[in-house]
Amino acid sequence: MADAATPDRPAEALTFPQGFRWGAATAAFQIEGSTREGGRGESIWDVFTRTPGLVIDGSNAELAADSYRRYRDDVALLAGLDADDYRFSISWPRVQPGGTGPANEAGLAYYDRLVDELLAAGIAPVPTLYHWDLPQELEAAGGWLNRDTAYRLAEYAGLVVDRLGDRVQRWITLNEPAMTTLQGYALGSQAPGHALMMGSLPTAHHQLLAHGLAVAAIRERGDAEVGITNNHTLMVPATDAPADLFAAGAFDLIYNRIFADPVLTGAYPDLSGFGLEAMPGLEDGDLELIGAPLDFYGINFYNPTRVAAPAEGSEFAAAGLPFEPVEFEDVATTGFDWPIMPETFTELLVSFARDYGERLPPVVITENGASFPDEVVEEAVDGGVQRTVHDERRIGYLDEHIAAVRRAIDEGVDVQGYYLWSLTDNFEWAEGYTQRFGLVHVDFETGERTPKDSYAWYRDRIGSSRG
Ligand code: IFM
Repeated sequence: MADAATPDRPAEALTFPQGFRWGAATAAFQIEGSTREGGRGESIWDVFTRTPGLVIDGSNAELAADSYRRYRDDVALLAGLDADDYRFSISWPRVQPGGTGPANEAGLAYYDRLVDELLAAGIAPVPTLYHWDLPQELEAAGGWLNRDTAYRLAEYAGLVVDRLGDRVQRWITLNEPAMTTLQGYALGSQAPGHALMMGSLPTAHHQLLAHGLAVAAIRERGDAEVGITNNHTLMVPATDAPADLFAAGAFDLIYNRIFADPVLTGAYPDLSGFGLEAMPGLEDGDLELIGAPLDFYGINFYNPTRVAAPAEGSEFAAAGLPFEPVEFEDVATTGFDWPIMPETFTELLVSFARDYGERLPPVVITENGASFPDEVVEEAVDGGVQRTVHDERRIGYLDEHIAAVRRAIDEGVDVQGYYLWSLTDNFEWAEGYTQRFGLVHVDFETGERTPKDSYAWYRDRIGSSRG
């Protein structure tokens, strides 16, 4: 593992192929705030955050990073990085407050302004159409358990593309459908908070169908590039024992392959090990839509997962699941206690190129980053006082993970871009404001922004990568 770079010891120059795109990523609910402005409707996350005990610090996203009002500041920060792309998400309930019907003009107008501001700064907008903020009215009608939600998403996608498609060249349909299924519907640890375990599986299919229908809606409207963002983790068996190897394979299926295979190969993996003959909810014609060719495949990667056969009496065993994630031993971790193992990032990317071969379009890393407990310090500089954050550990994580991407490229994986999560600190879902991922510190009382050392480091990394 490479030594971590620090501000005093800049990262070694590491050039990337010409045309490689650098950027940063955010999501509407996590940064925008102003949840009652401009006719925005309610999403499942507004309801979740209001429910006592579900968000760890009892917070909500009414201010978040205040980006609805400060989007110009965010664009200026991106310009200061010399970023090529900005991956942000469009809030469905701003555009269609109840998830159906005509577009809300004030909602679209906000994204118009953001897109124009980005283009004026020379930054390409890369919107994600759906990053978890399902309109609550659709949840009341069954949410992602209801097949109709997929058709509603495609209709909403059409409204957005009709408005922004003259200026947006690259779209992402969905963000991390696996998390919606596993955390939102299987475990209930995220919105909408259902604990259905295997009963959550139809939500995976309905989201992927929504992806396929949205791809078709985008293609009907022009020649923009389109892709999906899936989050993937490398499964590491706890031991070589057959039971652990089987467990790692089973978790790989549920977490990675159910979401990657149909998109990349037009077929679901064999689910007979889970007692299923077919994916619940699958209908004729769905796989053609879901497997339609993409211009790029977005991968979010944060850490690997160590997997064992479920311990007797564990909640996994009780739920009848054939796997259980367990901790790595003696590995440094992020603020979230996620293991820092950059070599597994290379391994994951290489495994995708190997397993999917020519079916894998160019890869874009649509998220990668780390949370740490940052602290703002005030320092005397040139007779004045400067606020800053010395986040060496984040720099170390980023340095090693960007180098891991470079190694994957050397090993033949066609990776064409890297978007860092995240531009600013933000609302980290059920963890509230306890996990800071930003290059820029945000005071969650006032919205004030303070670039961290990692901001200058990433700017330099982008510059030196261009050779
Ligand atoms: O903040 C999230 C993001 O919304 C989706 N991917 C993982 C990030 C960090 O947990």
